Amino acid sequence: MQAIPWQERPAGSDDIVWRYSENPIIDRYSIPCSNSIFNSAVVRFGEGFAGVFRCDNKRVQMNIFAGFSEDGIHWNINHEPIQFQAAPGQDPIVAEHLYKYDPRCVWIEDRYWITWCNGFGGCPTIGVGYTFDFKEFFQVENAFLPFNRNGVLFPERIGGNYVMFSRPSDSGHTPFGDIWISQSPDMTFWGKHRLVMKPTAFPDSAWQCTKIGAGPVPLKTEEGWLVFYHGVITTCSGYRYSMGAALLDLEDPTKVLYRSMEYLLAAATQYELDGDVPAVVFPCATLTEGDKCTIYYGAADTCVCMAHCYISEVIEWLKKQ
Ligand code: BMA
Repeated sequence: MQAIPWQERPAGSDDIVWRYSENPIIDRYSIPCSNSIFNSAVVRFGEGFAGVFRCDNKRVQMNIFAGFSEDGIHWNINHEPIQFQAAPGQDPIVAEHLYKYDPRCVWIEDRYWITWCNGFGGCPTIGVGYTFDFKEFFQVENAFLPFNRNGVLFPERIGGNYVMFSRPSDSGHTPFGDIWISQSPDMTFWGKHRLVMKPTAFPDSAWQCTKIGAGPVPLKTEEGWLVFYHGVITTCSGYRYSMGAALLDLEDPTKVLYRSMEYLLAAATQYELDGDVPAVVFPCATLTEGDKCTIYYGAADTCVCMAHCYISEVIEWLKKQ
């Protein structure tokens, strides 16, 4: 199995999450049409890695593109966006869309599932599709009614059902937002909607007091589901996006066992502070190898970056929050 991209914690640092020194790994102009490439998903695939990338074009239209990498660092992203076709048995309208952004990707049972924010009927909701090979892509029904964003699937069924986080929202930049969880027996009909976490009450943990949303696919550990998520504070110059973590009960992930009060990563470097939307770190994917975890995040809505951590250290840190 290909090793994940990895760098040890810099000497002298005691950060629980540290940045890859060669960030950003994907520049905004990496394909001919792109204005920016960020908030993207990567998975193990074949002998290496594949990904689904959010590339906004020079009209600043949002769409998602497939890409491939041998080492997880250097990526070949297709120059044309993914064309989904309605999956066999689906109503052809499921493949209609106005825009697509912020993809997540996960292997469940026999295929890679992709979720993203899907412009459907002019409104954002959670698009769902799958692929076996990152060449052909099939779309199924949107998971929820608009308005919704940050749909993130768990990597396995729980109690027989598929499970997905989402964040009910509005048609704009949404000055509120909780993480909810829903279940489906068939990836079409979603229900049993339950609240998982709300923003914190100001000033307990101010970086996450405006809204929160799910990030990468949850990681199964012996102690619970480890989830990285984004939290937002409204400052006098706009939203600031940071990353935190929580540990959720394995059988009932609506139960929050531990939650970060400090952030794990906040916009601080030039590539996180300067970009199309300043001060954004937006985690969307992880690769793991034993205890090592590499997090892929979008920086300033402009480029793709990596950070690293040890899963066991994040869990120990969470227990002290
Ligand atoms: C959200 C989405 C994200 C983006 C974030 C910060 O509404 O558009 O893709 O990273 O805003 O601009």
